Amino acid sequence: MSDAFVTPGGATLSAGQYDGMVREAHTNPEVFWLQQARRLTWQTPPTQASRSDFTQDVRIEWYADGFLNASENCLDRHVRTQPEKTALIWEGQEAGQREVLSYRHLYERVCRLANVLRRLGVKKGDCVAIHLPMVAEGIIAMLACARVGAVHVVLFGGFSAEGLAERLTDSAAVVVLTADVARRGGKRIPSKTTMDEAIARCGAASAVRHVLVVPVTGADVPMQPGRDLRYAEEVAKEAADCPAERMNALDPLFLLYTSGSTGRPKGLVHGTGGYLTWAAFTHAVVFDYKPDDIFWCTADVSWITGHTYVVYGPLANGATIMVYEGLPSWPEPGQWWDVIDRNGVTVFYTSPTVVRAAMREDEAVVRSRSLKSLRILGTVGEPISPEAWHWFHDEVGKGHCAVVDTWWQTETGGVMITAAAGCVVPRPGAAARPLPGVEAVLLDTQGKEVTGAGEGLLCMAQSWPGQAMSIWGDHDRFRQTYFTTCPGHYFTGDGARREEDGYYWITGRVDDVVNVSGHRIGTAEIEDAIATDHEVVESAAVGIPHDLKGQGLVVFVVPREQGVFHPSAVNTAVAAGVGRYAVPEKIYVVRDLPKTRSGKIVRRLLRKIAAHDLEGLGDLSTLADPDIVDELIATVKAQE
Ligand code: 6R9
Repeated sequence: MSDAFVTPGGATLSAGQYDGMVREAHTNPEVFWLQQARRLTWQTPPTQASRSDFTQDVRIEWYADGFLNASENCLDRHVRTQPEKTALIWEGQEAGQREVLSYRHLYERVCRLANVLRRLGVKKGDCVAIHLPMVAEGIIAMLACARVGAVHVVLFGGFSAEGLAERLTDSAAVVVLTADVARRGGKRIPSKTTMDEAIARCGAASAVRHVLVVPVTGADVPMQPGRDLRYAEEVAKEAADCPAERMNALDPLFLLYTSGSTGRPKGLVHGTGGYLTWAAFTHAVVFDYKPDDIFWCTADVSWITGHTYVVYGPLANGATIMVYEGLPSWPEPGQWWDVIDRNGVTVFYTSPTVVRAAMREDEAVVRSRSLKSLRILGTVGEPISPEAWHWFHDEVGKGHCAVVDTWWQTETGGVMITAAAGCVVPRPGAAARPLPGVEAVLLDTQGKEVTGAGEGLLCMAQSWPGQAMSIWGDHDRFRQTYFTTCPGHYFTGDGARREEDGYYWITGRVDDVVNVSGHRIGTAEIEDAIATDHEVVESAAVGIPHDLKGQGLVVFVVPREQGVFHPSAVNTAVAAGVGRYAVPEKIYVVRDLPKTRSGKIVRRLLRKIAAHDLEGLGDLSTLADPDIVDELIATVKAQE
């Protein structure tokens, strides 16, 4: 793999230097992490790195006596040294829509919005919800929140009104930024009216005082007098300077909702100092950052990947970021390759789903593009098969780019396990090695550490600066979710295999989370949504292997009355309760679910039956009703 290891022009860090960092971070973490914190500009530099503790109540605290502002780190310090450097290149999905913002321009736009937020009464510590597609204003809004000390909560455009309402209520957001209408290829998404419905659903629980409407398509949308304001009019009233709030390193920078084993989504809290240090450190080290890079992370900003590698990592490092609103294949295949060629993108960070979809297109699509500006390719969100890895390397990288698979999570803030470009030799299909300071361990189900080669639950023995600090408003749930399965360790929810020489292979979630095209979906959320249909007695959602999406979602439903029930009701309930993106692949209407005598659904059986994997179903005699298994197999077969 040496050709996928050495990047054109050579890497900034040598493999030897990188190994030195791994050793230093392991033996002398306090010194190492105080040194790494100097990547940032602090109002008051910290004198202590970590005082985190995974036992008892669990405490995640990095740089506790330091003060800084994240937007100053992403803007002001670059405006001082390189005001005319391009910070952001934006392209819209309609031909010719393009905007180039220098660091000075971006600074001014952020300051104007920050002044609007202050005028609307947003105070340090208040939550502000951002519900925008991939337009520059989404990034501007995040940085404007950071500037005034507000905690941003970016909400996915695919959530239903109910999904939005749940998160607005939980976060108690006081201001919301939404689009008039968002575009997704030929589809139009009614962002403003969905948000109106969400706020109405919150009822008395809503803390929303104002809605700022960003014109994306310019469509006419209903405006509620007093509450709703036009973004363009409001920012035009404000000055292009705005003093940044002084923030403690432990003050929350943002909440981001993600799915877990229980129905209620968790608002993970990321602090300012540790998170930003991790974002800057990992962006520089994993992607071998060079100042003339054009860095394109294709993730939506509503995903943690968008937070860390569209916004905070690259901008903290003074990089030029590419932001593209459109889909890879609309109106025709090859759009993203054209974005790379038009803009000279050097680092392209995307998902295995995108790679798999591109592999299925006519090879002339990728071969007719130059793509010669690229030097590093990355993937995230799900495992990449060796086949897809090689295709990415050979066809997109034309055989001369480093390829980095990156394993990490919303909870980890940034990349944790990877073959850092130019420093670690990749192995196609493997997540590779933990970054400096990442003390990964494998534990068996008894909590005993697996040493050497082996397989187990992937855990972290020590905190790292990017670690989430808590779950918003529920620290005990944070402790229970992540620190009780393997006491004294952070439990990731993933299983992994380790080779003799320390390379990790991720084997997938060991909990009830399904990963559909990199979307993390909790099966309990789906089941809760289906339960709102009174015709349904019970349901179970499980993940099955899917060629294109990695995993697909299928649902087994037990209706109150067989024969009368219409499966489309399930889709309606899921679309309304969660969002259209979570609508299942297949619905099996069944008489009952396989349960133990104590009434626990045996999901392992459902997963195997749904995947047509009927080998080794195991001992069925422990089931309350063993006959149900043959019925389920017949139902699945009938719908093949
Ligand atoms: C960044 C992000 C986290 C879960 C994680 C794991 C899966 C992510 C992966 C990967 C295999 C990779 N995952 N990256 N699995 N190889 N390179 O994806 O965050 O949305 O919180 O999802 O995604 O199962 O636990 P998030």
